[in-house]
Amino acid sequence: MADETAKAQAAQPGGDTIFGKIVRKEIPVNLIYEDDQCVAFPDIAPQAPTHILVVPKKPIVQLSQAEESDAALLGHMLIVAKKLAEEAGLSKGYRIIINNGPDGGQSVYHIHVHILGGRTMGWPPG
Ligand code: TR5
Repeated sequence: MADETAKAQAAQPGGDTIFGKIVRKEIPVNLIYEDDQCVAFPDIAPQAPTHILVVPKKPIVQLSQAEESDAALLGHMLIVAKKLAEEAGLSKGYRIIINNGPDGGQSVYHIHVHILGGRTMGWPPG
């Protein structure tokens, strides 16, 4: 089993996460974007030449726990993602991913959007 898949199988929802600490600036990262609703920073273990995470300040655990009232925030995260993809020069395309739950490959239980680009993506994903 790939390392990331094993991590996702072992990860459990609940409590504070590393992304909560990043959002609160308790752990320094190279913030490449911040507004009142979300932050973005490079993934520590990039799976493509460009791999950025967009993380909301609100600690929604995972997409399956999002509520109707989160619709504007989730839409905002996608608009931020497409702007960051443009700024990263991903004119040939990119992939947006939200992993949800153990089988979805989620290892950090604070919802986040992955932006992956800079190479041709395979389909289906592993
Ligand atoms: O597997 P999911 O979809 O939950 O994605 C979690 C992502 O967080 C993975 O791609 C990890 O590589 C990434 N990650 C984990 C940590 C981390 C990070 N990205 C940036 N900075 C990080 N720090 C400081 N610490 C982590 N544990």
